[in-house]
Amino acid sequence: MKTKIRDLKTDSSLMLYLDEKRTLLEENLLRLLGRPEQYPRTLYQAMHYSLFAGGKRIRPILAIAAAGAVGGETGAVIPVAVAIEMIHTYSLIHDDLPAMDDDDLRRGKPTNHKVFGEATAILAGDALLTTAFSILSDPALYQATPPDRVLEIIHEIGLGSGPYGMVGGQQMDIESEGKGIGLKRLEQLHGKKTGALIQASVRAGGIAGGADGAQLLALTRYAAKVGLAFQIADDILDVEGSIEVAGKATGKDIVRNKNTYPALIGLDESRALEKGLVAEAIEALHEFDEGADPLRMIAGYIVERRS
Ligand code: GRG
Repeated sequence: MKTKIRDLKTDSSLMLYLDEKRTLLEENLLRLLGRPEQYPRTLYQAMHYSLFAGGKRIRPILAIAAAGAVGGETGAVIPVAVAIEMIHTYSLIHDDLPAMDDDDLRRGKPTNHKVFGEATAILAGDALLTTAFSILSDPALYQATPPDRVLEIIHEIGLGSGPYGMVGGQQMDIESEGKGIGLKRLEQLHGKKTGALIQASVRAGGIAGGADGAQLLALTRYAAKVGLAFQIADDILDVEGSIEVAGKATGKDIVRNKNTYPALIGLDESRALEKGLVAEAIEALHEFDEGADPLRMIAGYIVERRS
């Protein structure tokens, strides 16, 4: 396949950006996880295992990029980025449990309950979720963020990850398995299960960065498009991806008769839809200067990723 010079330049600056932010996030994840001697060692190990199992770190990087887009300092968004990755990690640990998706493999490694047992996996997820909120509400982690902004951030992330958002979407997903649902319902389900935490990441990052009302509105529009594109890309990967590249079992959606975009509208239309969403996401940022370039590039990366 031919690669244009312009793409090469964009790709390499995006890869540099992603690498730099991943390193920053991982240093802070490790620091804010605490030390193994501070609480039961097995619990620490189970939390550490899934936090450092090779995730792409898309959500925290989106939060950092959103703060950057509004001219905020990266330091101000660190608690947000760390908390969001902890919440995302808890959701994956619980999603893989026998009572939910019953998966043996995640990111190319045995799932948390396969290594630590079900009880510890449940507790590791619980501990990651609760630690996220103690980090978000720790005054020592904020240098200059006004307290009302911190409260807004906590509220945003609570809404995005709880029954109004991700947990609600997971419940809808479980209830719709094996039943045919229409495109509208699928969009609602994905909007909650996957989109809500992505939207909360972008919005909370923007709030931490000092976004004004108009900027927050534009970031919300961007996040809604990117969130849906992310889920469609995930559905396509389940059809097209290999276990080696995806690091998890693929083809499971079809076996489980899950409601997905390729199942409902076919692969070609799914691809066209995700491309359109990326264009709309980028358009939503038209008022922003080059500080929003990472957000623009991440929109494209989300649908081109291979895992
Ligand atoms: C159990 C409360 C609860 C919620 C689970 C996130 C989720 C809700 C389920 C995961 C199942 C799934 C495949 C969702 C679709 C999109 C998604 C969240 C993919 C995984 O996210 P990535 O690709 O993962 O960002 P990495 O491994 O890169 O961190």
